[in-house]
Amino acid sequence: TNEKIISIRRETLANMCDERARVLQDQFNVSLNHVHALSILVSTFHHGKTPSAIDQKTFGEYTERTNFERPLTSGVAYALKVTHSDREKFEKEHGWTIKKMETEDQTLVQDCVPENFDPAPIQDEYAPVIFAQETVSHIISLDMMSGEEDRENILRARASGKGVLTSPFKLLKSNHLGVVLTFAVYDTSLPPNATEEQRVEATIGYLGASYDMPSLVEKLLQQLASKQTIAVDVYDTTNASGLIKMYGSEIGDISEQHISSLDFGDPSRSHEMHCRFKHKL
Ligand code: WA2
Repeated sequence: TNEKIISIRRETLANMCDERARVLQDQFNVSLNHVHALSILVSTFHHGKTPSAIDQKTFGEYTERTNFERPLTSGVAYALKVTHSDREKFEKEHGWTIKKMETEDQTLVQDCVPENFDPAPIQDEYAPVIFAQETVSHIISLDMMSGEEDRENILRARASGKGVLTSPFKLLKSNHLGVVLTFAVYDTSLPPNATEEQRVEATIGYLGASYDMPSLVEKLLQQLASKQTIAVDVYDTTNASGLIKMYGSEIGDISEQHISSLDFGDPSRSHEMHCRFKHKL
């Protein structure tokens, strides 16, 4: 009967959607764990050794060679916590000035040529990127605290000690929406069960990964069968009054849609996958 066909179709859609959501969530979780491990690597071999065993060349080569460990990420980078009183010394040591992420002209920001960025105005503290994977080398010397989403992430990461996610925003030098995952790096003085203040005090840097959603979800879905059959959208549903589409298209019949939940590991953000058939019955 027609009813039977409709019910089987609905079940097929639900199964396909749940499978895709599970694959995406698992891949995200795998990369989150490796970004976490990378933050410990920086703590051990950059801050834990004198002289440091990591420079930009080493970081660039290591992150490129271990890229397979971080599916869905478009690049990783490391920013240092620099207070204003340490700024002059820091800039002299590195031979460049800390730069502001935003300029008057947004097209210059999108080109992301370092010369287009102005020196960071005076702040209590900065988070200049000192190491970056080749794919995001354009953010070296930029103060990550001068970008709204990156700044929020840095503050939340260091207070919580957990990996935290931004809401979707347009990444530098990319025309796509993405999210950034951040882990704080602490000095060894941090006691177990530390308070928020102790965490902030013991913070020495921030290890971050950027996720270019459209290109990376696309790559993932291509590996699964029946891409021709169903259309998939991924939403940030943190703010119930305004879902943000992180990935998707306009095609398909939304009257019969299945929603699968997604857990990206940051309890203060929620995500969903919405699936539908591309063609009507
Ligand atoms: N990484 C890559 N592209 C970006 C971006 C970012 N942030 N922000 C805007 N476009 C070094 O959390 C610390 C990476 C931020 C980490």
